[in-house]
Amino acid sequence: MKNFKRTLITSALPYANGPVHIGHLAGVYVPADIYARYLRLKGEEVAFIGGSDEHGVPITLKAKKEGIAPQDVVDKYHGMIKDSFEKFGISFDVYSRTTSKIHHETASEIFKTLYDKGAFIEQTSEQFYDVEANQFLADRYITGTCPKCNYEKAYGDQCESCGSTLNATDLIDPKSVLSGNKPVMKETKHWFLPLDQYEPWLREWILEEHKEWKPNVYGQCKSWIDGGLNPRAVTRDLDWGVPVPIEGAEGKVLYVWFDAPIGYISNTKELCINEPAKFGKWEKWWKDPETKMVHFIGKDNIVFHCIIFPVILKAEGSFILPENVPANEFLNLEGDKISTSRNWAVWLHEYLIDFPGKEDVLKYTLTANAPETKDNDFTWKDFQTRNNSELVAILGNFVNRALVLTDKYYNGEVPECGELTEYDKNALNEITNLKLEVEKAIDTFHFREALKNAMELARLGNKYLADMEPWKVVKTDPERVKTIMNVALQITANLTIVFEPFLPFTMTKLRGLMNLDKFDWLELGRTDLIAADHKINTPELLFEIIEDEAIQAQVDKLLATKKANELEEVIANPVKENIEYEDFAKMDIRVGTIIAAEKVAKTKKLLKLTIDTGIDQRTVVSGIAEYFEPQKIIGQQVSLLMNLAPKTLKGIESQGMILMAENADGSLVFVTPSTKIKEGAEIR
Ligand code: B3M
Ligand code: ZN
Repeated sequence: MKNFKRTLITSALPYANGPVHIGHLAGVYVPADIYARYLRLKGEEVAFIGGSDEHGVPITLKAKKEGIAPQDVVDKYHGMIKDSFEKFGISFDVYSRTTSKIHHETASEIFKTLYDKGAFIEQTSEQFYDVEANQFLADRYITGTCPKCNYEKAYGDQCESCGSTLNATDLIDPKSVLSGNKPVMKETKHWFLPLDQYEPWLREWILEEHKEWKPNVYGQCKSWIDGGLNPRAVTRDLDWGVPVPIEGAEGKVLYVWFDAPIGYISNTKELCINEPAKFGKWEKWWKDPETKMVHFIGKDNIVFHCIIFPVILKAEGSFILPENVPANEFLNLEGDKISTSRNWAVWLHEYLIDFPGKEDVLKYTLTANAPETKDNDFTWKDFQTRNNSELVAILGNFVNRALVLTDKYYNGEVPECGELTEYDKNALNEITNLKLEVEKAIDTFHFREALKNAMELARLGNKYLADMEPWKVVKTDPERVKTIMNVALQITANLTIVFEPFLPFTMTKLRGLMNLDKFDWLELGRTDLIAADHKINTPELLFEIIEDEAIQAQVDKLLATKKANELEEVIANPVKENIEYEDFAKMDIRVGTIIAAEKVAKTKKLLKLTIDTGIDQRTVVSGIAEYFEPQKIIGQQVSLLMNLAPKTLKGIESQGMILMAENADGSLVFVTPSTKIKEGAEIR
């Protein structure tokens, strides 16, 4: 592998159209932060770039929805996002925004350079237009059926269901988001990046030269390239964004995916202007082949970072290309896809209020369960277990025992290390082995693996104390206990290094308790980190147990969201499509009375009912057992769909279906005539 002088770490710029949630942290910002902290701790030159993506249709749509200007939307959410990241300790060197002056200038310049070089194709083509709204419909202004997976709510630029990147004109049955109307086609001029011309180069650069990229990333790139690349429009008919800087392009702006990645460059410029002594000139980060650029992103951004942006950089000609793009898969929440619009998320700003001081706990959980190779699920139960059984019971427990015993036996003064036994030596040697494992894992972007190995060191400490039993030995051989405690404290001091990239707040606290300064990564493995006679401070717990009530409160919050969403869906889908009377008349619905009822064995939901229909007594299997006790519904009158084709459920033939009304929470109510009526009466 090539040796680089410095590392430029970029992390996807979140759209400033809403707050950030655990999916953002897990997919992008936590791994990027671990990587940045680790490299800095090794003394390497690092710039960690972040910022908000403030252009594009996601912003204008949100503005419309909230009835405010796009600028107000981005001001609000940029502030919120930045604040959440700061509080979670995401250690950006710069966190800026794409509405900044320097960004508009930078994006304009790059577009202009490409334009002057003849890198674009200028083309007049027919695009979707909403006559009523008097507007072209780019990207998310249009929805329709995905041509690849048939998902009905795909956007004009991307299908969120299968992840395909689309052109608006690919959609089947397109609809305007503004008016709901079917759009018309209208001619407009745009500039296209001829991705197809770069295919041979991309093939070589990615498929040959970057075989080491994660399989999910490499695979997506390969299928893109193999699928054939098409020219892609890099301008839009929109009034929000970076204006297209050429004549004859009035009223047009750069496509958000053209300008957003350039935001990495703009934000680096801003950083270098603000801190020239530390970061030098921006060109050093973007134009020197000795700089290693790594993009941290989620899987839906792969094509933009591996194909489109590199083509822009390549066409410009003076920039470096990413060395790696360790994209993550998605994090789900309690089994369902995280969704901003459905409020199905754990919002960082809410977590900060609900779990103050536990930022590291969430980051730990998200790393331990990171969606590195496949989509993963966040559950509150797992969060609790990770905290209680790992952070408290392993790391916290070991550290606490080491500090408390030192306090108790030696009044907080680190005891002298006597002669080491083989066992002691083995334990101490293991630190270096684990160091190598952690390094190997982080260097190859396997952060879960790295964290697991860091945790091994805490496990080792626990085992060491449990095997050495200083609390017993102290009665028979107090000299030996000094050595044991010295070894335990050396392990503890090493923990402050190995966990620093993962649990920075906690390690700051631990160093405070141990009265230690921050060590370099290179010192990890040393067995004399803490000197005899060094005085430690009064011990305190690093982590606390998270009780069931706190977890239940979060689960309840999600349940409430689920119910609210269901109700909304009912309201949003008021009526089914029209039918003819003949369709309705086909149904034979009559009043019947339940004369017997029993649970169907081995099922939760089913009751076997016997119903007097006036004509016969028939068996109906009904999914109402969660809401009704069999003995309490005898004599209940019901509406029965008599001529539904019989169906066998759990071995019982059901002859018809009783009609039920459903509450928003899913509970059921019988549909019954308001006064008792003779069985067999028809309902029509
Ligand atoms: N804002 C999409 C997203 O938030 C987009 C990323 C830009 S990275 C240059 O997923
Ligand atoms: Zn699709």
